[in-house]
Amino acid sequence: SNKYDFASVEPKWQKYWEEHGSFRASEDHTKPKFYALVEFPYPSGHGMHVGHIKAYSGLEVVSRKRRMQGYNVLFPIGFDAYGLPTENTAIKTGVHPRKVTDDNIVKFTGQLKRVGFSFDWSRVIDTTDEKYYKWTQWIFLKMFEKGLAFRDKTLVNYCPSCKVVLSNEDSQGGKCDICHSEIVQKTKEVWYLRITEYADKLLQGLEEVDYLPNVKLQQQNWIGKSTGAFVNFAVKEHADEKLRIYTTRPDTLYGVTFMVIAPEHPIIQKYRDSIANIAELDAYKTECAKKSEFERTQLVKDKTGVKIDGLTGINPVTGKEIPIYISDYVMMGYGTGAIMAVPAHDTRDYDFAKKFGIDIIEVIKGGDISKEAYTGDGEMVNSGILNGITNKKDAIAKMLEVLAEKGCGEKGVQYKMKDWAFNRQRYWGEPIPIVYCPKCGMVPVPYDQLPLRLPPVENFEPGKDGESPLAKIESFVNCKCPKCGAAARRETDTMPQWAGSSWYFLRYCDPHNDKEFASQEALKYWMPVDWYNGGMEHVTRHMIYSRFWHKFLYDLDLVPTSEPYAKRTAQGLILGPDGEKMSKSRGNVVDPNDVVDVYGADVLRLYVLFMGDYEKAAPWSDSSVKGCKRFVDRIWALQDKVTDSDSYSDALRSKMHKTIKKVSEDIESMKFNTAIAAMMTLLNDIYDAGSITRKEFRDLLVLLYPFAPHVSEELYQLIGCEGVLSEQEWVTYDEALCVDDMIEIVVQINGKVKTKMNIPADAEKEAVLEQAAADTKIMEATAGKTIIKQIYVPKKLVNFVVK
Ligand code: ANZ
Ligand code: ZN
Repeated sequence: SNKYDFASVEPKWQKYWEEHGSFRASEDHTKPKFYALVEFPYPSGHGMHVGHIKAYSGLEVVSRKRRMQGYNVLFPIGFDAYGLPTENTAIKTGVHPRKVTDDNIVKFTGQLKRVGFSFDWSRVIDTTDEKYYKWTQWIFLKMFEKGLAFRDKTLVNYCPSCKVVLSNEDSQGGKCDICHSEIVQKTKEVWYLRITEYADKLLQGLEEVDYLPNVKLQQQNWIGKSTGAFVNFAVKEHADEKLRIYTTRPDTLYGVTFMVIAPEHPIIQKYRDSIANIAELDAYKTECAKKSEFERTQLVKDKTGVKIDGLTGINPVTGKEIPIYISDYVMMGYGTGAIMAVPAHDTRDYDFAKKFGIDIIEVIKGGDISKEAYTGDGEMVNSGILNGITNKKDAIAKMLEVLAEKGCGEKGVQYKMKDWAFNRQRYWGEPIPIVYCPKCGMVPVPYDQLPLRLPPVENFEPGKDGESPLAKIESFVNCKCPKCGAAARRETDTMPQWAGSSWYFLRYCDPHNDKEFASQEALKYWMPVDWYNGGMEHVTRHMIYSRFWHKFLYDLDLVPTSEPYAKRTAQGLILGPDGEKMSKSRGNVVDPNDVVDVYGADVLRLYVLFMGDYEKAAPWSDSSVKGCKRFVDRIWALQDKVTDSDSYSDALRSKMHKTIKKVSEDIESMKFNTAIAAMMTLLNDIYDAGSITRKEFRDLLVLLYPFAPHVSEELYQLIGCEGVLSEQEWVTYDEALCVDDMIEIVVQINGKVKTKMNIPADAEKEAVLEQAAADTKIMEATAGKTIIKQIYVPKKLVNFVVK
């Protein structure tokens, strides 16, 4: 046969699909629906990465299969286009971010289309389009109305290099998520979204969704629910004062020998005039400000701190006076910013007490507190009424009763997650639609005046000291108060990068609606997303944020489901051929365009799914790409082996059905590599048999179609099948033909027959030996003995030599 010319076949079918609207989701709501979502790309100047191709290829296969199974499939794509990389490129090159974004979107679109993804291109979203961000602002104002968007002046994470305030999610590990610089703490008044109000709902909701276990776990840890108690300690020098602490271990109250408060704790400022060593405390606080919260929470053995000379705590159950220290291991942003320290049973407190020579009182038996803190369970001692209790739960309950009686403490819950610092001091983002009026205070821009447009200016460089570039644009800043008409000023911070992606999955349901963010009708039909696939790096950022926005809208009765995503999976990274993460600086990045140029899109698509387990990281291998190319060429050459007769061997027929079953099932569990391997094996068997019937070749093309749609469509026509492949139904299999032929073999021990067993005729040696060893008779006969040799005579016998 002729050589396969992918360079003409692939564009031909892409054109056909586009012209026929083959992948448009229909608004016929009587059909069963399937909503497949992939994380929309950030259109950076680097263009697409092979990682994007792998990320999208998984649900691409599932979507193509679902259409063949009769579903109305929504598989949309768009661009998450606000953010710093574009703005930084714009500053460097002098090209406006609008133009940079538009150019990059054109580039990405071309690349995605070349790979032949079956996206519904009529629903594309661009988060920087004013028709889109109008609704991002609208949702923000709803949050403002409900008190969930607010301003606060506290310590923020600040990136000195990007000159922006970052949320906790954007500064994980103490590093800027954008440029990887070290984060510093800074006191600044900024916008927040009260995501903590949804902490419990975000946690509870995980019980009703089908997420990868690791995705669930990471979210649970990020939310970090902790149950304990708040306890008020009296302060000896100030009769009216109460120093409130948070503890998970109120049962250890008798073991408290000191207290620690965060260096930023306001009680210090309140009594600074009566604190003798205030200068020393101030100096220590200044030192702490240089550390990131991440550094402060690291378990360093060598603790630092300063004793407050002028404030003394009183233990509410023992009445004993205890010293109060400041130390950087206590964080102002968690609990109350103050702790009761129990050195005998808390490692951080133990290290601190050793260093500062403070008493260590054992209250739980079981360890050796002369060596280290004992954090396990045991009998309570030195604890008054708690003495003798051996169960932590009981001891905590008893202590909570005592605290309640004394009126100095109660049960409490804390979350690790903090409110979302929702702001950027940069140009390329959604303007926050709030006006500051000297008379009325903060006033929202009226809904009917949205979108509040980002002014198209020439100069968008960030100001000194982290001031937003919008602040310099008089025509933007100066405005009239929407309420009273007085001269007022606009908010000049913009929204952070994650705003637009917090609700994009809703917009896809009804992307051209200019009356609502999406109609209720469309939302009721399409939501929830049936299957969402994306990267693990988004699990504690975008995934949490978008679930929060969705739940907020659910509480306003604006979306029909309490969770946005019914199912969430994640793909593994593609590493360079050197096994390292692909990066510009290492020079090991593979450009998908180069692969398509040389091998075609089908080979690229097959390869990214064949390279290993979908959810695991795997290195790029050129020889493996060539293997996929060979596979496509051999499929192509199969057209010469098609016979018109219906005669084929029963063995091949059974293999065909087994392959249909395997590919059908493997796609559902994202085992794309084994699905492709099964098709490769079948192809070998067909070549061994010498010919294939038209019907069977057709079925094979259906199986191959989701992975390599171009060559499959072309061959489908070439062998004379009716219509186009993309409009056919998924293939079914006969379960009876998938059953393996069984044969009987004997199992011996030291050459003597012990039992007989049935095995599949084509079973591998390993499997047979395993099955034999697990047989009850064999297990009994080998108990306490060692198998020194295992012999398998194919299809006849297994012999274990034992001693
Ligand atoms: C006394 C105690 C005794 C504690 C003991 C632990 C063990 P999670 O589980 O993370 O909620 N803590 C409270 N607020 C803190 C803050 N702002 N910065 C640093 N540490 C703080 O842990 C809560 C425990 O961490 C609290 O319980 C408190 O120490 C400390 F044997 O109180 B514990
Ligand atoms: Zn940065």
